[in-house]
Amino acid sequence: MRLCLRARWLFILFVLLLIVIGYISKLYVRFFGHPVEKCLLPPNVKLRPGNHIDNSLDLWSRTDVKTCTFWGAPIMWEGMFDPHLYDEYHKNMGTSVALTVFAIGRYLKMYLKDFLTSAEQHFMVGLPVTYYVFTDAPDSVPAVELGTGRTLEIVQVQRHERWQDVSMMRMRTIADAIDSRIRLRHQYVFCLDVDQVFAARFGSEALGESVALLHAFFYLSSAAEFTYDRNPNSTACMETGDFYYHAAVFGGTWQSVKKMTESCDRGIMTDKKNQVEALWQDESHLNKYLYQHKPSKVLSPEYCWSTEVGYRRDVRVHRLLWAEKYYDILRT
Ligand code: 5GW
Ligand code: MN
Repeated sequence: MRLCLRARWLFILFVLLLIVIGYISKLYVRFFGHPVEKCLLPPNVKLRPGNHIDNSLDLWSRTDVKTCTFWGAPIMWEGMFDPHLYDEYHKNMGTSVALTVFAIGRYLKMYLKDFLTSAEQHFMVGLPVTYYVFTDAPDSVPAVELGTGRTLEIVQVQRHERWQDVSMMRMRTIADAIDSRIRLRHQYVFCLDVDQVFAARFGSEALGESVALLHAFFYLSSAAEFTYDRNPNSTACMETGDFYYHAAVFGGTWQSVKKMTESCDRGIMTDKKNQVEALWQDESHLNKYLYQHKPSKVLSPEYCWSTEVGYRRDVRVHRLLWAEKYYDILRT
C-alpha cells in the first residue's frame, strides 16, 4: 500500500517535470530561436540587414517542413510569406525581372506557347517582366498577349547537334545576355526550362540575391542519394553537398546570376578540354557552384513540382509543373 502510494507520487512528480521542461524549451525557442538551427549557424554568417523584406517571413508558420538552411537562407513554402507585402515592396522598389528561356528545335512548338501564356497568369504578376526567348527559329515564336509593362525579346542562337550541348550552352548564353542586355534594365534574372507550365502564383517572394530550387525528386533525400557528379575527372565532382538543386529554375540579381553562369560555363569548358562530361551536364555544375557559393534563398519544390512524385501533404501549392516529356520524339 505504502509502496503504491509512493509510486503514484513519483509518477505525478515525473509528469510535472516533463511539463515544466516542455514549457521551458518552448519559451527558449520563442525567444532565442530553434537551438539546432542556431548552433549550426557559422559565427561569421552575414545576417540580413534589419529592413530586409525577408525578415517578414514567418519561419514558424510551417512546422512540417524545413524552412531555413543552416547558413540562414529561408526555404520558401506556402504560408510563410505575405504575398501582398512582397508585391508592394517590389513595386515600390521599382523591381524589374528578366526571365530567360530556351526554345530550340522541337521544344519551341512543343512547349513555348503554354509556358508564356501561363507565365502571364502567374509569374511575377504586377511587376515589369521581360521574357528573353533564345531560339534558333525566331520567326516561329508564337504571338502571346502580354500584360502592361511586360515585354518579350527574341535572341537568335545557334543550334547544337548534341542535346547535351543544347542544355550546357545555356550557361554561356545567359552570361552573355546579362552583359549585353539584361544588366541595364533589370535587377533580377530567373532562368527557366521551357518544358513547364505555371499553375499558381510564382511571385516576388521568390526574388533574392541568389536563388536555387529543391529538386522535387530529392527534397526529402539524404546527401548519399543525391545524383551529384562523382567522377573525379570532372570539375563538377562532389562527394557531398547541402541539397540537390534542380537546374530547371535558378535566379538572383543579375550580378550573382552572371557569376553563377560564368562559373558553370568555365567548368563545362574545362571538362570539354579534358573530354569528360558531368553526369547531369549543366545541373551537375550548378550543384557544385551552389555548394561552394550558398544561395541566399531556396525555393521549395512547390516552385517546380512533378506530378510523377505523387501526392505530398507538405506540397500545398503547385506553382510550376513539369510538362509531359516526349523523350522518344525530342531526344532523337
Ligand atoms: C532536346 C533533347 C534532349 C535534351 C534537351 C533538348 C532541348 C532542350 C532542345 O532540343 N531544345 C531546347 O530548347 N532545350 C532547352 O533546354 C529547353 O529550354 C529545355 O527545357 C532545356 C533543358 O532540357 P530538358 O528540359 O529536356 O531537360 P530535363 O532535365 O528537364 O529533362
Ligand atoms: Mn526540363
